[in-house]
Amino acid sequence: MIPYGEPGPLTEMERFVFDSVGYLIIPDALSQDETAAAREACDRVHEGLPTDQWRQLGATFEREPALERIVDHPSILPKARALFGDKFILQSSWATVVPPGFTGGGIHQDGSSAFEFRNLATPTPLVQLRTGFVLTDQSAPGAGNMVLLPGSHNTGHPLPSGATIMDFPTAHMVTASPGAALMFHQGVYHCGSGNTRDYPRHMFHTIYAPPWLNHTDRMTTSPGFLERTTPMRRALMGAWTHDTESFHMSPLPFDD
Ligand SMILES: O=C(O)CCC(=O)C(=O)O
Repeated sequence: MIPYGEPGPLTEMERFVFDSVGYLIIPDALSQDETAAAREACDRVHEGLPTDQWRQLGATFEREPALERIVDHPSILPKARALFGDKFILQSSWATVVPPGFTGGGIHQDGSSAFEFRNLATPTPLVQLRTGFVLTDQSAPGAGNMVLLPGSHNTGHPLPSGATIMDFPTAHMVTASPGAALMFHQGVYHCGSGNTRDYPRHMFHTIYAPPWLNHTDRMTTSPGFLERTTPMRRALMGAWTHDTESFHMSPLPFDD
């Protein structure tokens, strides 16, 4: 059972599967050229930093055009629109590197440790629509693959104490080729797994959310970026001012 989807608008089947499983895997969300350019961009943003550390860097789209193109990529944007409507923002983005020798991350839901989204209601509502774009080969285990617990966004039960992700009979280690996208609900328990390859694993994560959620990858969006980018990307940054629009964000400028 693999919840595959296709790039572009959210089909009725994808909506049902996303709601019940909590994620979709979308092969070929990026073209080969887009993937190669994004991979090179990720190499650049991590260049000069320690090579033996797991690390995620925020707001890298401001300085890397290949990553900027991904923040409103047509493979995912229409799906986000179907789930959130016409008013949502790019709440954060992360260029995440997993070094060779990394043994795996801890199982978690995403959101805010200051106020866990699961405290809002059970099932936990969709607050962050997260998409990890696969930039290095993860077509077999051992490549820093993401592992998810399908449907776990629907439970209010705490995790069994001491359990690691592969203790769960339902654990799904995602295998995917470069260019694939893993689109997931923040409430799905997941983690990154170990990297036994001799090269770093790269993913670029985008996080869409309602306009009232604080950014976590940046305090403010760079004014230079806002000036030069497209109207859609500018609007997605949620860069409106309190005195003008407050939370009454204008709809995103979709073509239709
Ligand atoms: O990219 C990864 O390996 C981990 C990402 C993750 O766990 C997250 O986005 O919360």
